[in-house]
Amino acid sequence: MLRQPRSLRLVTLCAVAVCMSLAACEIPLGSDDEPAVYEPVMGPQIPTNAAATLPLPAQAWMDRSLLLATYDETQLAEMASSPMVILPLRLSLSEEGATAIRRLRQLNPDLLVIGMFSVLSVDQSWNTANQRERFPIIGPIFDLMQPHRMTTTTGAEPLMWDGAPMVNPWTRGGFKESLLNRMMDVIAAQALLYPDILDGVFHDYMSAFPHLYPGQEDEPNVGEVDMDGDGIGTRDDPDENVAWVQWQHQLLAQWKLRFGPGLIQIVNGRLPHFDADIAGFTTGIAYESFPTTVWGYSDEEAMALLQEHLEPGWLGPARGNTFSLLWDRNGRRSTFCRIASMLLGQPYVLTDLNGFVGRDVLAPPASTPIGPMLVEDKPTGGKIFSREFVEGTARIETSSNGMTVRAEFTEAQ
Ligand SMILES: [Ca+2]
Repeated sequence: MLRQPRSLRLVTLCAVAVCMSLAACEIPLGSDDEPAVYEPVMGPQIPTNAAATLPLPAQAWMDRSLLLATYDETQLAEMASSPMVILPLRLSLSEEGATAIRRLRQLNPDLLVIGMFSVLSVDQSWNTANQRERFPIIGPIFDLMQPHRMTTTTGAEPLMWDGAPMVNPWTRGGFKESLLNRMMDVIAAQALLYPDILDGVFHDYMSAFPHLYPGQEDEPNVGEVDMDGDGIGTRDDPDENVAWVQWQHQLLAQWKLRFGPGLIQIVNGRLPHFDADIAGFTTGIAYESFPTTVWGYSDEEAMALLQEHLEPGWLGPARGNTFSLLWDRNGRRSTFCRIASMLLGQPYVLTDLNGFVGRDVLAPPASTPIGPMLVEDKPTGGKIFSREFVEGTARIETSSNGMTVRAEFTEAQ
């Protein structure tokens, strides 16, 4: 199993100890110091005993549009036929979103609702009268974060992605804990108004270093991210990297503290792949563009990585389960993801569902596993991943180059 260097783990642990001792303090808005007495807003405590077993294959429904309130009864019924829906957090914690989610819950009482929210960035599209009016968390969070935008060694504004500048978490001797606390106060206070809505949060995304939005990387004179403004880029400025990771670690800790142990936290990005402390707070990893991902894995490597991450002691399960996402964002590997969901017991997302597109009609009917996934080496190279179900057998076969030659569910005779 991949483990982060012990030195970094100790730094993170020390940071958590410091954070916990500081958690009892607070400071005025706009300052990076903590005030003398800080009482965090606690969100609704999320049940720990809700449905934990996914029907397999399990399609998770990701809809990043803000159109939920416009869907008709047929569309809502299709969404509710999935065990999990992932929606923008700002929409989920709004009147229009909560009303539609309550209807989804009537249709499927076991539905898991996950709110997606961006990490260490401030999306400029939030700053409109329409967004502020429809989504109550957006105005306060935008106003909190906007003054803390990052700069680069050349004075440019680095982007997490298009239209969303990075937020600078660095402050002398640590990270901006009071800023994080105030952001979490906004979220938790709004969630208290809708205590029946959220089961979890999708953090998009987490990383060991700030990565420039790909469209910005090739711009002339963009420079390197520089949190403390000393002209030295983050990658050569170690305490900046520590602050970057500390923010993300504490973000996970704060969500869990405020919402309770039943909270599902899904993390997109590579940080929980190798950072044991981050992984311990992570209920599931989102593997974007599964199985190749942005790191160019073969199908076999992706299956091995997921197996490794699902071993006991790595991720921190909630409700007795993990919920890693096989996210076929490019829409080319739907069959592989569907069968891998059956093998690994984790949900899959087909394409980037930016708006209603309908459920996966090619999925086999819900099936009952008899045992775990088995892995067999083929004499000619490659592997066979298989899992028996009452209704048949799920199977992925790779060749010696690690790529799939067969992915199928065969019904029992
Ligand atoms: Ca620097």
